[in-house]
Amino acid sequence: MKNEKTLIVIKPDGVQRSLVGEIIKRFERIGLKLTAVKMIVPTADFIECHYTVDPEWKRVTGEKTIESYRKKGLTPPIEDPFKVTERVLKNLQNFMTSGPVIAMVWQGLHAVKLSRKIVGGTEPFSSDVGTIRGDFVLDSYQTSDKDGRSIRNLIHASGSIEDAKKEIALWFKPDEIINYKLVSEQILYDVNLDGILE
Ligand code: IDP
Ligand code: MG
Repeated sequence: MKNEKTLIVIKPDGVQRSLVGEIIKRFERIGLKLTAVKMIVPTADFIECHYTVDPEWKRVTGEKTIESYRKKGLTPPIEDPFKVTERVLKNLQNFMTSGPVIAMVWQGLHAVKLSRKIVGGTEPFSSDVGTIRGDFVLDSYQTSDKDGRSIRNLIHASGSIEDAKKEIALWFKPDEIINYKLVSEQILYDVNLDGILE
């Protein structure tokens, strides 16, 4: 399980806000290991491939958006989750192709779920304090919807181990992912700690 991997992408707003170091620090300090990193400007087609590696993403994202309107006592502008996602995807393509992004593979125990925890909920306005989205950005669905754009939430993190595998294969060639040991892994994972005391 300590070999679990997740894909993290610092979105164009994270790069523009000079938060690359801050964001990397959050993953490093929890004990995850960086095994691949690159900067690219994605194309719109690539972004569609990325978000649709999970065949359920279109339905789930549409339903989540509709639900967030209802929670606020608002009527969703469209009732069909797939139509809602079509709009979300178009806006995401505009956003994600607007500038460079940093793609990374982080590895370690519970890498996928831990990363989602430190990234926080999709909407920065309602995501928890202490998370990357909660601490470093202020966007809300209300504002992004009013302006007809994607919510700016700094970062992408794979939603499941399955998605992570597919996303990593999309963003990285196998030889771009480095297998190596970190000395800190001994204190994180080893059962036998003999050898620390001299
Ligand atoms: P996640 O990034 O927290 O996993 P997803 O539901 O997978 O969230 O959506 C992918 C991305 O699409 C979000 O991070 C966000 O940038 C954008 N997005 C999703 N739903 C909405 C929406 O209702 N309005 C604006 N942007 C959205
Ligand atoms: Mg997602």
